[in-house]
Amino acid sequence: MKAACCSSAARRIPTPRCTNSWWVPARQRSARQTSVTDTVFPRIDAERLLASLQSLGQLGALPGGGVNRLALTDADRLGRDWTVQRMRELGMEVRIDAIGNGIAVYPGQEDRPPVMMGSHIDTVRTGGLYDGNYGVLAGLEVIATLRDAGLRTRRPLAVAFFTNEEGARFQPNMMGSLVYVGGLPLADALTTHGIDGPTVGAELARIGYAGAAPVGAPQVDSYVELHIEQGLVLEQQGRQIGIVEGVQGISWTEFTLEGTSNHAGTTPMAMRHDAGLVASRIAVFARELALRLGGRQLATVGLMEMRPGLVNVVPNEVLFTVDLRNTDEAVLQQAEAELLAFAAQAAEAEGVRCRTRPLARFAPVAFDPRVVEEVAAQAGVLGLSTLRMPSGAGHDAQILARVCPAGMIFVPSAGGLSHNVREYTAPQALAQGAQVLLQVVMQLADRP
Ligand code: HGY
Ligand code: MN
Ligand code: MN
Repeated sequence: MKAACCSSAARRIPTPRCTNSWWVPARQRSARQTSVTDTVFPRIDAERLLASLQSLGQLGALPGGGVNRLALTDADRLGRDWTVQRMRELGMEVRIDAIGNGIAVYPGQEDRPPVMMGSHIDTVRTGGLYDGNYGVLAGLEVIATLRDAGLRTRRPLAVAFFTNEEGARFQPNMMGSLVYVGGLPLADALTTHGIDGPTVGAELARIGYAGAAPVGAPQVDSYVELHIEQGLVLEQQGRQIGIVEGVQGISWTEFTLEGTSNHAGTTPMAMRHDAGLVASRIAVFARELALRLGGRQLATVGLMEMRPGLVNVVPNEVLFTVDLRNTDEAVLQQAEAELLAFAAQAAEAEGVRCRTRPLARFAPVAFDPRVVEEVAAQAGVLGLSTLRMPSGAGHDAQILARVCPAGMIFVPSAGGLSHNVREYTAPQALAQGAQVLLQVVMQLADRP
């Protein structure tokens, strides 16, 4: 099928060169096989994309800017409702599955597994407008652009928002995509308690997103996720597009320390069983460990709660978390082992009991070279400067990579800020990323 209409800007874009044998260049295909990419790529509407980001960003908006749409809260429900309505306005068939993933399909010329775009619309408590939302809304912008141009690709296209990608309220993170690919049993996910008590299942039901569709459907041909970088690298190196080659490993552990609460003024230092002191020592060790291991090793203590939490009482209980990440699985395992050994020794020295609970564990993932090279090719077609890089953050793409060729596209984050209300990416960069996404998925969806 040929383009019904194309902007003059689109006509100026040459047919991409593609050297990979799996992704056959459009102009080498037979007449029967040729489709939209034989003509030109239509241009995404940057204004429409920005407006949609602003509209979704109003739901759960924080007073000073930014967004709080923790997974399965009322604000998340509002975001979901808005996104599902937008999907339906685009004529897409929307299915909500049993873990609350929303998947909308734009039919292709042939009834085959879709090429999927997507990300998440839940946020951390102090989130920005772009993390996750950009990938979902850029996917819908791709659909709107094709629809306006009267285009259908050979394979269907799908746009998904996955439940609880952030993992800030319920662990593990990437929960919806993990259930989708069979990496976590649905029953285990549904019975997971959040940091505020209720289970995933109860909250899904409460907000009306315990869907009827079975998880794992539709089967996906390939998956492409567009995301803000959430780091400083692209900005510092002055590059426009990140060609994401993989995602680093993630290890989350919850520690519970139990000591003895006692009077701050009468308990001699040598007689204390201070859970707060042990937690603090472990936190400092984690930082020093990351610095000592060097390379890409990271360590974060992002949550620490002391009880009873009073100025004049030695704390008897501390709950805290450690987030370790590395692109190198062997070094990540070494970091985990050293951390646990130090925690046990520090607790014993203070006469404090130490329990640990794994919250999330993902090995580093390398994306499929066929998708990675298509991202590189389309960024090249557009004349955009690029950098090959790993992702520091976790993404649904690393989970989808278990079942299909997957890859990601990054655009720069101003100041490298993310999980921060001041998260920002310039409109031009948002538009460039979305245009690369459109071209990549058209190429993938239109191959023989
Ligand atoms: O990387 C994270 O912590 C989140 O899943 N994006
Ligand atoms: Mn994200
Ligand atoms: Mn995030």
